[in-house]
Amino acid sequence: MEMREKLNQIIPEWRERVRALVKDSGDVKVGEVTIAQVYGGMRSVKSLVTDISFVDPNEGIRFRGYTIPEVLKTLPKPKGASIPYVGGLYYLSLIGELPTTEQAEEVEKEWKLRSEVPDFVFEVLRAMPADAHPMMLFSQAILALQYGSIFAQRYQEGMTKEEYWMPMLEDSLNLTAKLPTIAAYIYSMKYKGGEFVEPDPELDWGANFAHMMGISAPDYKDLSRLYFILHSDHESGNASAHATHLAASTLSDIYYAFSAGVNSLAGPLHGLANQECLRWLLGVYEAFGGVPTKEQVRNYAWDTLNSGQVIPGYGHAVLRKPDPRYTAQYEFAEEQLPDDELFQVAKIVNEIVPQVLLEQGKAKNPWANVDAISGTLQYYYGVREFDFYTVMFGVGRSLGVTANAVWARALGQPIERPKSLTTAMLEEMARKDKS
Ligand code: CMX
Repeated sequence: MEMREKLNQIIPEWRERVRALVKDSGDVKVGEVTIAQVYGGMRSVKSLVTDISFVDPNEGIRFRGYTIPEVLKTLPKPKGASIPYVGGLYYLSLIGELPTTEQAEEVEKEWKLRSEVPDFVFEVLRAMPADAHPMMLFSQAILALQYGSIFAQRYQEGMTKEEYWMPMLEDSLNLTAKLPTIAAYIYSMKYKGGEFVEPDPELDWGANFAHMMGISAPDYKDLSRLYFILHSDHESGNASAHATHLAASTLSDIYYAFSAGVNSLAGPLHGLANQECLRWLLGVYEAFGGVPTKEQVRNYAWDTLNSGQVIPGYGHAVLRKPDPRYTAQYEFAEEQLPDDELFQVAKIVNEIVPQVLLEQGKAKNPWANVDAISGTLQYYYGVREFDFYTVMFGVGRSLGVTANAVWARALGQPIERPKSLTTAMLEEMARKDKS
């Protein structure tokens, strides 16, 4: 596999680059930590490193230095498609270079070869209660796949640290290859009476998911690729990426680690916000019997805030401008479903909610995030069971966190172990600072 050979070439250079940086400049300060940050969820504390993506507060995400419009324009696309191969994004994430069409297609081929899901995984899913949340099912399935971990096996056999990244890459390819099938199976089992559409070997990873979801609209294949690319990575401090990294830092394999990441994605302040956002938009639509006026949206938003709840899909811990992942989906909607009523609601909400949040004066960022519109698009194409949406987020997120996990192994990143203090210690520091 060319990707493995490329990694084999570049990893020694990166190891040397990092070794020299830490040896020569290890005592250079990258920031300081305040008491407010210690109590405030470590917001903005610079304590992680990744070269796969970076989020600028005003510009948003760049994948390996490329903005979302650049990624969508430049990555190779399947014939007749308007959105690139997801395999190309995975190549870019892992290797750091834009792939040729052949290189993107090689990743797609690798995924196909590894896509068969063992029966016991489906049995685990079928054994769960019918009303189990799809994120619990998704996490269970990922955990069950741990049974086949090559990293865990090779570790038991005794490999050198230099080799760690290789079985991590194998496991990562095996895991990511299977996730579209697992997600579509959960969907069919929960909502379609178990009528599972078999994968089509002719289709690429993203399009095959669309096919297995049983949705025939050709645009849904493009939307699936777009959705997975946009949700793949958002640097390393977000909860799902960080949870995956923390778990993997103990030399847990990628199945244990990504299951931890998925569990944190299931929280309403993170990935689950996409289902909450669609619920909120439908609430607006139903409350006013159709597309509401701006004034009605304003009142509805204030009612939500006054009842002590957040408005899902708005705000962000790092971003201070509208999320380019939102913009890319908005542009897709403008093109494919300009007259859809729910899209009209989402547009008015996007005009009014930032104003309301600014008036309230609490949120540091009043603008739309990735979750503000993703559900509207899914709803349009017929995926109306919105508690499924975070599973799709998880399928996309697997790409970024597994690529990061391979690199964390390659660079020998150690077990994470930040230091905690007591409140009395912090009070003492505050007292000394004031005196
Ligand atoms: N609606 C209402 N209040 C909001 C808000 C929103 N959309 N966004 C922020 N606030 C509030 C916070 O709850 C906080 O209030 P308190 O001081 O009472 O605790 C205050 O504004 C300051 O928060 P912040 O520093 O601007 O934001 P945080 O970094 O603490 O949190 C986030 C970021 C995303 C959790 C928050 O904006 C939020 O809850 N948004 C709604 C949920 C959502 O869309 N999450 C998805 C984010 C993207 C993702 O991870 O998928």
